[in-house]
Amino acid sequence: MSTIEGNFTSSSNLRIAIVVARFNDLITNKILSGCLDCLSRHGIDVSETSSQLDIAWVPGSFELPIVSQTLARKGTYDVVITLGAVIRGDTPHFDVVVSEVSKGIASVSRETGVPIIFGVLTTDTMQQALERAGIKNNLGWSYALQALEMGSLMKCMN
Ligand code: INI
Repeated sequence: MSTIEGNFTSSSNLRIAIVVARFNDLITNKILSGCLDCLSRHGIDVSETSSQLDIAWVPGSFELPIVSQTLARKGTYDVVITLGAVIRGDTPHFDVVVSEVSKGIASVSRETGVPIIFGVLTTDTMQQALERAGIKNNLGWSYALQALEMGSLMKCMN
């Protein structure tokens, strides 16, 4: 019997792309910071000169799937992390944006075979988003851990 699972100890050879939405950047900058902190503590070079990490910015969460797809198709990344914040109070088309971004990211992941981490906060209020972006907890940290696990898992199966 084989046990197939990811780990958090072989991160130094992972290539990672992060795609971040500027919409609600008060929140997305905070989850990006949490994400980078976790990656750095697991041995990823997060410096400006890193050859392991690239960061792309998009206008809003709706644009996360297409840019993730383009990056994943390059074949140079083991995992792509998407970061966004969709807040119900801000928009009548909350449900459309959330539905498109979640379906889009799932479909890009399956189509390219590259794991795409769904790091999009979907909340009813700005207060709830702030709580998940650092006031209580920073979910950027969790998204980074999920990326390390999935990146190493997919690598060990290839
Ligand atoms: N984009 C977000 O990332 N979060 C939101 O809450 C949001 N709202 O409220 O509308 C949002 N809209 C922009 C959207 O993602 C696209 O960038 C825009 O529609 C252009 O395609």
